[in-house]
Amino acid sequence: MSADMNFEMSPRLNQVDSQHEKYENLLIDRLEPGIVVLKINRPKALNALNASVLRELRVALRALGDDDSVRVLVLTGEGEKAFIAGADIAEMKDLAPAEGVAFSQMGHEVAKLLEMMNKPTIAAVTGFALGGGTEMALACDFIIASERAVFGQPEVGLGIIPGFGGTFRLVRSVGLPKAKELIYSGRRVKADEALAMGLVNHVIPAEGFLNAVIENHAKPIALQSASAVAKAKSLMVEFTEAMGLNTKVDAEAHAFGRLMNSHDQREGMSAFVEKRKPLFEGLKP
Ligand code: CO8
Repeated sequence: MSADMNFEMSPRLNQVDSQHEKYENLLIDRLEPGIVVLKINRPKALNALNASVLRELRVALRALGDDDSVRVLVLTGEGEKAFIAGADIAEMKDLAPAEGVAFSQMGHEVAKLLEMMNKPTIAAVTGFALGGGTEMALACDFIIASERAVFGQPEVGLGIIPGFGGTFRLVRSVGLPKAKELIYSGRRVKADEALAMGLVNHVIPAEGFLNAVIENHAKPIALQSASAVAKAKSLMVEFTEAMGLNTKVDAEAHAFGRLMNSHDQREGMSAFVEKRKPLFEGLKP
């Protein structure tokens, strides 16, 4: 096991985080109003996820989740060729079973941070999103693809299975028969087919792709009440098919009630009545 495969949180990375977001494998751009673009920055390896990238993602996502100035997170990859071409095959090649478990758990932790974050997350996918790449995109709230995006779960062709959530998040996204077909065959899916099967919300031109995602998809969300968006997200993330209707009705009614008489509710409704744009405050705990 190489030094890089030490899966425990490294104190050095905590330190890196406090040094104003100086990550080795991530780029973080902060844009108004409260939009953060988080880029995986390993373009020479098509942004493949090794332990070092996953460790930094874990630190960065925790910090961004705790940061009330962040209203929307856009996850993407550096370069036009890949969003994320999967987990790093060279690094996984010689893992022992226990190390495989630890590596998978580390990816799951990152995916859960994206899924459970108290603010919306958008995967902006251009180029390859294969294996762990499709899985990280699926952990975001929704996916916007460029016309050059390619998705797929090629793991069975490597003698493994999806290990960062594909067996349940892909099922949830495209339904069981489609997910089975894609996972059993490893077949790659281009943007148009991904749109048709409901894997992505929109397919947009590759030219000006990231700016269009920011302007047309992130910004409209960032201008809403962040606390209302966060509340709606937490309900949708926590509700499962197995939960009874009454449980969901009750949870929604109470969440709704907790927003009444909040700053943003008073401001949003007053602004409507006064025919002006609302001025919402940031996310409150
Ligand atoms: N891992 C490591 N390196 C990679 C990966 C990867 N997943 N993908 C690309 N690279 C590297 C290549 O090795 C190459 O490096 P170098 O220049 O040093 O030779 C560089 O990126 C460029 O790649 P190519 O030369 O292959 O570029 P092409 O345009 O010819 O092909 C492809 C692009 C089709 C994307 C091709 O690179 C490819 O097939 N990559 C692998 C895709 C894949 O199989 N992904 C799934 C990996 S398994 C996975 O994600 C499981 C997730 C859960 C794991 C949990 C386990 C415990």
